[in-house]
Amino acid sequence: MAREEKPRKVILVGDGAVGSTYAFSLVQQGIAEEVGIVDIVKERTEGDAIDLGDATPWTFPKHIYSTDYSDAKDADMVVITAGAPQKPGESRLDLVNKNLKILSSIVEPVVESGFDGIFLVIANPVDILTHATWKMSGFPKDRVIGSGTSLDSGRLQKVIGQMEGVDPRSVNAYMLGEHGDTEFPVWSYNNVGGVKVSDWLKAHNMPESKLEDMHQEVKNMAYDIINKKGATFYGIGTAAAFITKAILNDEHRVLPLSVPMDGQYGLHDLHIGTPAVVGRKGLEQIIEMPLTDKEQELMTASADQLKKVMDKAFK
Ligand code: 6V0
Repeated sequence: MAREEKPRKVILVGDGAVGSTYAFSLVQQGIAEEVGIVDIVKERTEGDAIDLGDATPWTFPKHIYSTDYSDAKDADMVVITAGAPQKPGESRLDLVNKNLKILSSIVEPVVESGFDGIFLVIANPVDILTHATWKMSGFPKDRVIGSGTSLDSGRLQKVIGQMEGVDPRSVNAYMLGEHGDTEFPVWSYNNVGGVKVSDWLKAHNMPESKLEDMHQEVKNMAYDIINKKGATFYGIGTAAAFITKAILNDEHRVLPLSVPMDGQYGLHDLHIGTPAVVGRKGLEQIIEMPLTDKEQELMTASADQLKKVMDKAFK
């Protein structure tokens, strides 16, 4: 049976706050007909499978079950949300050693199962773990993708939309670089209806310093949420489901993802957040945004920071 004819199947690895929210989003939106859940805490996956199944009489028919890595064999996607989350005061990069260890215990058995679909990495630090998944799996570059700055760009859309009084979906805005402290907004592009946010501020007699305020607000939003409620999961769970839908439905959609650099922005040998086109085959195109000199400096600095942590972690 051709891949297109069989039920769309996702194996979710990591059934914590992010993973279970992601699974709920898949159920709510009817994305994928089969969802198998894997976690070291087997009982939790069994409980969640029953609980999520209980939602299907009001949503979409779906097969949700607890499973193991061998089941990845004929999956379209393996989505990795397993890993330690940030504790208050911890950065995403602080998680690298713990989560690389967890990652290797996942990628190996998935590959051994004969899986030949697309890896989507969500666990942090997502850019480094995506790069590591690509290396560990031996998969071609177009079949290993990270969520990158999806959540951050969405947060920026929300903040700009609130300021300008428009739906965040009508805001064209990107955060680029590391999903972490060195990410930055592309103010030379970010716009609503073609009007740059900086021009909108001028037209409304608002200070240009608002741009930096929004940058800081977006950058610190995860810290703020973690301080208040211990974890962030609704935003990323929904964003990850959106990415999954774009891939499974072959949408050729442009999303800000963690993708491999091969000369774009003068960068090599790392994954970092930039707009990219995804569809059923995975990564289809990488888009290199035209940046100002200042933005290019920020991109280079973000990549340098990732490289520094990677060089230490991969030794
Ligand atoms: P959580 O609630 O602690 O869940 C983690 C889950 O992973 C738990 O259920 C664990 O049992 C499971 N797990 C741990 N080790 C293994 C293993 N070896 N094999 C299988 N399962 C395992 O964490 P939460 O769900 O809050 O966060 C998960 C990851 O997502 C963290 O690394 C976060 O930092 C990251 N996030 C990524 C975001 C992004 O934008 N990419 C956003 C938010 C969180």
